[in-house]
Amino acid sequence: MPKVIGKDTGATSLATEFETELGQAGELHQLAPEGGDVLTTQQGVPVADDQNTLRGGERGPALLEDFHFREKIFHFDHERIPERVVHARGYGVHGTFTLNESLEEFTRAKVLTEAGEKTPMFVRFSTVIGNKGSFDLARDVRGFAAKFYTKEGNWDIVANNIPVFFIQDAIKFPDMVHAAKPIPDREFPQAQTAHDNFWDFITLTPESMHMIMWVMSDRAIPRSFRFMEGFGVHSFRLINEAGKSTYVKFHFKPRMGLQSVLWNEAQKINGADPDFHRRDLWDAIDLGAPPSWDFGVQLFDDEFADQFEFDILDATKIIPEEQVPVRIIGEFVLDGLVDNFFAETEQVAFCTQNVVPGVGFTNDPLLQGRNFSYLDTQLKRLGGPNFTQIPINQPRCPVSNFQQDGHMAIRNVKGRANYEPNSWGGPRQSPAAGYRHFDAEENGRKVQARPGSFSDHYSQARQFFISQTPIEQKHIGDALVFELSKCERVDIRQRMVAHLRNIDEKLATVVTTGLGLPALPDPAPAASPVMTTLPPSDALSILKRAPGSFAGRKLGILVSDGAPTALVEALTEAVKALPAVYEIITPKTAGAILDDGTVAEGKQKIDGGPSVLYDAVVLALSAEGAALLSKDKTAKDFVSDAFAHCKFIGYTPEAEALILKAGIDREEFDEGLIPLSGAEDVPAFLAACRQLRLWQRELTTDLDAAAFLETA
Ligand code: HDE
Repeated sequence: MPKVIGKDTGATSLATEFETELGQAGELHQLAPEGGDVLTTQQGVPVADDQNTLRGGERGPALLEDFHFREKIFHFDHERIPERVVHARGYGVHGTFTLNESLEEFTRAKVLTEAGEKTPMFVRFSTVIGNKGSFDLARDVRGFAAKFYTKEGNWDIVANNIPVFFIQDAIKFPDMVHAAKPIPDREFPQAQTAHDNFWDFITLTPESMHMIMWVMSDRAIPRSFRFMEGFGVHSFRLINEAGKSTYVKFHFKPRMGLQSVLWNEAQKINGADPDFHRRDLWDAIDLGAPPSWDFGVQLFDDEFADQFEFDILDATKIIPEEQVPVRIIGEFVLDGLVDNFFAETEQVAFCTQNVVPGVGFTNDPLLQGRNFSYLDTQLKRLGGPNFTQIPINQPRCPVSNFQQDGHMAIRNVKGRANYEPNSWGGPRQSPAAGYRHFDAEENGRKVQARPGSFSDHYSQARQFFISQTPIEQKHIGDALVFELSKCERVDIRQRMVAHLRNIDEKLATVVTTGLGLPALPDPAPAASPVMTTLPPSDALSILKRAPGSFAGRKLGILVSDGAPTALVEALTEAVKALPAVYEIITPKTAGAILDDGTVAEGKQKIDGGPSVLYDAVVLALSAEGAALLSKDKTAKDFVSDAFAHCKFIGYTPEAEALILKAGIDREEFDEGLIPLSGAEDVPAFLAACRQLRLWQRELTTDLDAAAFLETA
């Protein structure tokens, strides 16, 4: 029996331990009733024949009397519910929030004051624009909706991975979403903003400019849900026992750091694995390496709000972390897969108005509109007012009230009292324990107007841009050129450049050149003068805060027959120790036979395992293997894509032949191409991989880089 490498792809020892935990968590979410061995109808009647309908004679007509057949088809016909208008494509997982530091001074919410307390949660990640079956690597905002099942009721932070939004007033949401979705007369493009309607709306809506900078940045093409930040976006309130309010912005910070992919890579991932993000999350949890986030708050008061350059009610603005640091008060781990996707991920109903005593709203006009929209949308999607009784939406604390009946009423009033006050008993309001709205003083004329304090649309867009590293700035330029190049109307392209002139002249010039526009258009008129004094904020850049670690990442090892066992073994062991994961890719499905007869089991055949699926790659090839693969276009793409996407590439000396055949000249060999003569070279290779990408390579491999550098 030959030795086999490749069965344990990393972190499996943790898996056993984790499965036990999952088993316990799973019981909590047990949704299907215990079934017996005999197939039954929904009424529980045993079924004798599930293969043939009841017919009048073997070759005769079907009979209506066949109630099992009719029930089965009827149920099937009604399996679909409306997908979400936005955020249709999503992926949900269970987890636990642990509070480490009490915020008692600021709030009476138990979930934020009882240090050490663990609160179960459910998080649903999503893209916004695409339909339920769209691909994961769309350029898009990611939803990061979190439901906390607290002792005082469900608390939802319906967050995104970008801290600002396109619009300032909820009344514009339908327009914004219509413009972004597929064009109504042709129903394409799917899950993409690269079309005239979107950019028409955007360029006519200057308040969207800050958000556009984020969406054109690498934040909108994350490598994994695990490597994303989450933001509650709006200013909320924390309200303490004495009724005092403190403003708060919520932050989720990934423990494994931020990471994104390149746009060219994203497009290829969508073809190779449209489920890339959900598979990544599933695999991480399944392998026992669940992702975790720090939970942080930015706290500030009226005094800060009054002197801050922008209006804290304006959801198109951030409060830079340098001005109000994020205070980390807890953490959450997402370690539980759902038992059933539909029952949990599809039926979960997030509502911004789900808050607990001690958490309150501000007058942010976007938040106020959302507080209406989410409840309303659940009625349509889930079909009635009792969606709170679906297990995934049920609070994990007592629920007592006199609400009754409606479609699918499961929890009903017991006894005769279904009103209050009554003389029979039952739950009563509690001024002490109950939710108290913040005692804000409001007065004013009824108006339909945007406050002047909302009128600066460019200063923070500019601040975001100048906070990026040159390579990140280049990506923003590339993205704008790509998206606008798909617009057919030149006036729309020009209008966008006119806005860019208020943000950054270099960016405006690069985009003008990239689009081949004859000249720079005049800057768009700005409602407020652009503040050029806002300093760069490092917190806004992904690369300035690179994690410096390969932990949690994935190495792709292309292995041919005759490759050195010692090297492959050293690699797989070192990767597992990080801990990270690897996949072996082989020319044939069965795997490869290494130099001492060991079998390297392939997870992927080369055609199904392109390098875009990995964070770094190794070419572990024998001379024969390299010669064979040099004839294969897919193998050459594997190498040339890894190179173009700035990945670290380890290679046996024999594999150099394939690298050259892939079109990489010797003069182009850089420090990211690392020869691996034997096991002893593995530590240095994996140490280099901690950088994740060799970004300076992009400046030599991308035509657009020249234009960018010239302008820079
Ligand atoms: Fe949403 N949004 N939204 N949104 N949103 C929905 O609710 C809406 C906004 C966000 O995984 C819908 O259950 C309005 C900002 C997430 O189930 C709907 C406005 C932010 C999710 C809705 C906004 C978000 C939604 C569709 C403008 C970031 C997915 C289905 C005022 C803070 C939740 C549903 C999930 C979903 C309305 C703007 C995040 C239609 C009217 C800003 C993460 O109710």
